[in-house]
Amino acid sequence: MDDLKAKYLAAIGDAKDEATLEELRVQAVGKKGEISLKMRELGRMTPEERQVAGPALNALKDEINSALSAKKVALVDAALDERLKTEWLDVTLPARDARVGTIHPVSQVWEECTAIFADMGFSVSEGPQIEDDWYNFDALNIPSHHPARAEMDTFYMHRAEGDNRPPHVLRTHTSPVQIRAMQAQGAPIRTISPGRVYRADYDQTHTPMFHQVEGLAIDRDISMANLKWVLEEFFTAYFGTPVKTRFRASHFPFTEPSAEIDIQCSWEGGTVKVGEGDDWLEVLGSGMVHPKVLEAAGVDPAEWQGFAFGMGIDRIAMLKYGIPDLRAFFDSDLRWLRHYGFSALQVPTIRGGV
Ligand code: 2U9
Repeated sequence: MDDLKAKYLAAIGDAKDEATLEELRVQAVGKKGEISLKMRELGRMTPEERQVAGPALNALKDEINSALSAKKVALVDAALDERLKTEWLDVTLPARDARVGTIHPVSQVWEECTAIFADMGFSVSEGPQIEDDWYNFDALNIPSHHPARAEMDTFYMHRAEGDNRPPHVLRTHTSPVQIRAMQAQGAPIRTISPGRVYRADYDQTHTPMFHQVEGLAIDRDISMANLKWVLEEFFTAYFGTPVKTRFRASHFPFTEPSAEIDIQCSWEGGTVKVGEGDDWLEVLGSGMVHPKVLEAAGVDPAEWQGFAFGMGIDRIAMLKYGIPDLRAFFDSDLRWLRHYGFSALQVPTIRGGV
């Protein structure tokens, strides 16, 4: 028994893994293990011999079982220690860089325009991008066969076979939003309508979808003088420097009189700088709202009058932030967006004191 004990305790002590331990358990105390066989021999012993051998064998079995359990715990602990040595984690390392998106220049400028006009008391109106042709054209004094309809390169929606009503259109300007605003609110009104517009035109300076902000101010005695002040105030806040404007007589069906508006700029080394120099840059169309347009929107032109203007958001974004190519605005190129985009936490860069 002493030999058995010495043999198994030594083997258990030397075991390198749990499989070896299991083999030793079967060999020693398994059903046909050496100690179990010895226990069977007890039956053939005299009672005196059994009284000595029985407890001794039981004690040996217990001792080997305890040694097996202790060794098993030791092996599991050692395996864990080994894993911990290789699988450690440095919790003091900085977190992996999660790339944050940027605000598109169009959204940034849209916000800047909204903030500046809001400071001057203009509300913001929005409306559908798919428009009734009455709102997009007729209400704006552009009747069915008016050449302006063709000039606007309109996208027409499909009508079902046999449905002869005029098709809906993708709005070619945000003016219909202002017709709807006047219908809903009447006069007096001061509102701007920033939004997407669509024209079937694609080249270096035109994309089939672009963004406009239009403005409307209707009251009893609004004049072109008010328009000039509002626009100079706007450009000064927007470009962060005093900007002179130049009004050139023009023609639009929805305004009378009408003017195209240039802002003062300089050209040096191929770059344009707004608010200095002797050159002029056309950025805006405007005029006094045509009496027929007021009438169509349910506002009495004998009592009310006012100005309207329209400009391209994408275009003034290019001017302020030195973005050379309009088409890149809508390419969704991440490198472009990271370069020209704005931090979501950045406050719009507009000059205060309006
Ligand atoms: C109402 C009545 C009149 C808005 C106007 C323009 C002139 C104009 C262009 C500028 C650059 C469009 O983005 S652009 O291509 N806009 O020239 N827009 S007057 O006139 C209105 C608007 C609403 C009810």
